[in-house]
Amino acid sequence: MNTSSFFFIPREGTDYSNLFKRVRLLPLYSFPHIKDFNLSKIEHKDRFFIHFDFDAFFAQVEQRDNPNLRGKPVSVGGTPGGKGIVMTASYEARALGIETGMSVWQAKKICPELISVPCYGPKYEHIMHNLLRILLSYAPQDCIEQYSVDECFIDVSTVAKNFDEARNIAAAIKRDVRQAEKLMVSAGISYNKTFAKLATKFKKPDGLTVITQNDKERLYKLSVKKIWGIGRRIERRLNVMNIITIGDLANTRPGILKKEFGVNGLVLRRLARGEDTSEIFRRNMHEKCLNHNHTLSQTVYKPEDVRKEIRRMGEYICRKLRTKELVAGALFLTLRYWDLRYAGDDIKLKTFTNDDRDIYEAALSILPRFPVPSKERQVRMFGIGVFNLHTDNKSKNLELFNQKIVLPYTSLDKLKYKYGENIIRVGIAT
Ligand code: DCP
Ligand code: CA
Ligand code: CA
Repeated sequence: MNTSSFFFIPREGTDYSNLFKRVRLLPLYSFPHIKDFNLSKIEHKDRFFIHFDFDAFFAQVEQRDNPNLRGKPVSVGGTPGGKGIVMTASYEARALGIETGMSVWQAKKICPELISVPCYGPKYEHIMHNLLRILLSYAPQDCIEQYSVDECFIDVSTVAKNFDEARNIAAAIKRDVRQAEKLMVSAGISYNKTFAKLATKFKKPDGLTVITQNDKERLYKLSVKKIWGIGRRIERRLNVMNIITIGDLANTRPGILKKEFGVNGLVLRRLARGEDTSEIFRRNMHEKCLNHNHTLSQTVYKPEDVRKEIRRMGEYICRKLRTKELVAGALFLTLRYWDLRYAGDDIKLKTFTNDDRDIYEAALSILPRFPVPSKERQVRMFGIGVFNLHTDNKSKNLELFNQKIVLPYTSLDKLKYKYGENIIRVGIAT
């Protein structure tokens, strides 16, 4: 199998995102595990999770693909002219003070020799896809989870008997990635996902760190913010309660945390104690999914503008569904704010549908779960995806029984294909 993406040229219609679906994006102020956390279990026993995270991902890739960039301070994101935001920086640039989230303009002021290159999403997605393919030769498909653009988990509990064996697997995967992709990826191994993710950060780049049940003392000295899901806000609230380290959090009485954070407080405490019982987020890699992302040329924040964008995205995705004669059972919505933060979540649809109005309504109902867009927190990118797809069995007559108006969508779609998106739209009260 040739997994190299060295000379990867994306072709129109090559939709890699259809494989390895549903990247779970970390909502800004919530806990990634809460959905599948089992409060009645105490701790994973004899489990081995490996977490992978590419080092300076976009920058490493660009340096790989362009020898002129190697060994130099490079930032990815924005335009060569100096507009836009630094999405990531090469280690050389980091050493000179360049950080993710800075404007390219600001970064160039700090470091005039900085080379800013544009980001190219499909290339990075393809690399991640190849890593997931490599993982498939080490564990079954349902033991693998893509977590973000450059992170994934693999549960090797069925193939490794102890931490040494898990470590060997991680080292072999790292070797494969280096060989196939000429890229460095850091790995963390532990008996639960939270600690595996934390382990990855211990040594970067090209690290491989193991955290076992015996390492708790070492972990307990670290700041609470190292725990997956604890952002600046929660850290501040914990600090006010005099909870500074992971150990402090682990040893705080549950009642105190519950009072402050509700059930999330209990989850947090359990995570700190190494009692994260969440499992690999299982999703059939070949499950169908359609998605569409759009980065705006101008950020928005007013409720009506946000709604307008969501509606536009929804219409687009519904059109895709109808062309393929599919209906969707679930939907996810992602926003990216101008500080490059993401928020994302999903919802089960009331019925299988490809109706613009249903999708719009469902997407709007997710919105309140996200940080509210405001003048200070404007939205830069919208993404909508649908999954749990089935063939549309043309149950239009049933729809009539439900007193629902069936719109001549297919004819409308044909007009749109011919004359453009804005030629005609279905009236929805916004
Ligand atoms: N990224 C982004 N927006 C952010 C943060 C990152 O678009 N707010 C992109 C650029 C990164 C990639 O996602 O290359 C992965 O993000 P990481 O946070 O893992 O950062 P890096 O991989 O760049 O660096 P590290 O070596 O610290 O993991
Ligand atoms: Ca990374
Ligand atoms: Ca990452």
